[in-house]
Amino acid sequence: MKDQIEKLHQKALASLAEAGSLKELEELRVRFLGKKGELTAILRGLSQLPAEERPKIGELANQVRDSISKTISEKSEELKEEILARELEKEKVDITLPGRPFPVGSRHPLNQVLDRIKEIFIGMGYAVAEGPEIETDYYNFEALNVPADHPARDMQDTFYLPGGYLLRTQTSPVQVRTMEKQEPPVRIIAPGAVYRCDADITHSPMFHQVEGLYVDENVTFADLKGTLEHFLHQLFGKNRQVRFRPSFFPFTEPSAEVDIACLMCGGSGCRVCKNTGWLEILGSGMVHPKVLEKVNYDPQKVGGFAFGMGVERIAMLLYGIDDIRLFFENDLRFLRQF
Ligand code: 2NL
Repeated sequence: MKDQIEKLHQKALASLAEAGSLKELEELRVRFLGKKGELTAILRGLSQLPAEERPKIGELANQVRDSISKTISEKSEELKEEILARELEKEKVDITLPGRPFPVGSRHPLNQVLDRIKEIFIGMGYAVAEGPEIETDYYNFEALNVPADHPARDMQDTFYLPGGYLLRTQTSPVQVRTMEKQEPPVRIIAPGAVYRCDADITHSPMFHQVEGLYVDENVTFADLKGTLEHFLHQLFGKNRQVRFRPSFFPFTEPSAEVDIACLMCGGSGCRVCKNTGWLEILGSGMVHPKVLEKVNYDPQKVGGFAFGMGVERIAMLLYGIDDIRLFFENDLRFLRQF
């Protein structure tokens, strides 16, 4: 019996050494130490032994059970460690790798300039107004005192649509609509797309304008000058010279065009300013009494000034861009420069 137990011990240790998984290990435990296991089976024969041998064999059996048990727990720890190490290896992350690059977009240069213009006027208490791009002859021309025979009304200059509609040629209709709805004081800017039959390197059939309007009691030409000078100094820098020049628009009287000292040559004369030293930036004037009457304002009580500027033109001058079409081609090599 002693032999039997020792053989079992050796067999168990050999099998345990081979075990490759926790499941196998558990099967071996059941096989050798379980209630129906091999050691139990041998010990069942203990009663057949002479009484004096029983304690010795019993002691040996206990030692063998303890040894097998101990080997099983050691093996179990070993296997668990191996499993953990394999998991960790599989889930290893190299935290020193650089992050995945992703493309970061940016604002279109026209929107950057437009945002800046809006910001400056919002800072002076102006609200931003918007309106339809498809307009009627009334809002685009009639209400603005543009005479029936004015060249701007020509088919050659304006996109006419069926049903008496047209694509707005300025954002002034937005301001007319605002005045119809609202009593003075009115202090708004109207940014947006406008359309004219014209296409070359400085003209696009669709471009963007910002118009502004301030109507209240006691608004003077000095307010116009102060407001536009402040705006231009904010946009182009405090040291930029600004000059006002008499001009004509059907919707303002008197009218003035506003120039700044050339951004390229500083005033000495170059190709960009056509050797004048000046760049035209804005058109402006005191709102014509006929325009005020059209929206039922009393020109005896209220008056104001209005102005308009082209966003593409300003962006071209600010960034030194010589072809307006670059704004609309969405060539990333161009857009990434802003
Ligand atoms: C320019 C000139 C201008 C206006 C726009 C305007 C609007 C109303 C009444 C009176 Cl509702 N005037 N707008 C006035 C003067 C000039 O734009 O050169 N734009 C690019």
